[in-house]
Amino acid sequence: MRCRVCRSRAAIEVRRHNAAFCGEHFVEHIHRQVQRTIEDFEMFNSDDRLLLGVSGGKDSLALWEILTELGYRVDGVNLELGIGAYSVDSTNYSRVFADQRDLTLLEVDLQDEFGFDIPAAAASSSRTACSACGLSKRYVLNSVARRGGYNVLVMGHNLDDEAATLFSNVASWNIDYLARQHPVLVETDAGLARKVKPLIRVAERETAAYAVIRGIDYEIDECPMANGNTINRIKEQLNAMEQQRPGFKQRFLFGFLERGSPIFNEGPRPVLTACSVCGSPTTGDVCAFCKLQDRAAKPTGEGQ
Ligand code: Q46
Ligand code: ZN
Ligand code: ZN
Repeated sequence: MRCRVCRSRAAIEVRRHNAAFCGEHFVEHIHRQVQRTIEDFEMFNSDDRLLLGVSGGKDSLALWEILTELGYRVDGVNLELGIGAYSVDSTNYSRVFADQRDLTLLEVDLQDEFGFDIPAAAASSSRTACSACGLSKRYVLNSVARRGGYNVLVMGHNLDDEAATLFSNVASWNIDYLARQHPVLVETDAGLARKVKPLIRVAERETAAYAVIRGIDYEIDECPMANGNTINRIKEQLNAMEQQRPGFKQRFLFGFLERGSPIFNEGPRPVLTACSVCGSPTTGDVCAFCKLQDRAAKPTGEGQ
């Protein structure tokens, strides 16, 4: 296998593009894919203040490197979830990455700031750990962005993440989620920062390869609370399809974004008001995060 650009020995094959690359040209290829995504979806420009959600995993650290290399100034924010050694290690990888490159990493500890962690949230509510975790990340990252004057919140979801989420939403015909499944969610007057996903053209194995080629150390272990995560099971199935039909995931996701998404976006937007407890935007009286915090931050036995 030879590099498509320089004909030297290839380090990675990208079957859906019918191409192979050496390390150097693979890096260039990934940079081009991300820059193209930013431009095609008009995500942001160099005047915007960007805040990236950083987990210590390959996707967010690779994206931080890519955006920095493309010339964007991006600060990171790490949310300490309280999932034992996994969280401690993840935070450390984020810190080391930021220190080595002289980048700004903001840190929020869920337990210190809100009085609960993800295991407590999962134990005290009917939500799965991943549902409580996703809700907490969305809430805290948006709050940090607004407080810090960042107008764009950047997330490291890759092609595999988005294709699997789309599959899940289609399988359950979750119209509300389908309406919101887009790589750019515009900011609202009610207090939601613009949210963008510049990695959606890059597959999971490619962010891993990028991290290895660039010498980025990241958390390799799986989150111990991911057990039974439906999205992970869907990813396995989609990978099996991708094996047989290279490009399947990209066609599925981008076909939806081009032709399906506008249909689901036609309905009226939900009206957002301020949460009566914290003031964050919500569709009800009290936002879902405050409800979760109310249950999870209490000692066991209370508030059940
Ligand atoms: S960290 Fe959180 Fe993931 Fe762990 S609890 Fe689930 S969502 S699996 S990206
Ligand atoms: Zn090459
Ligand atoms: Zn609230």
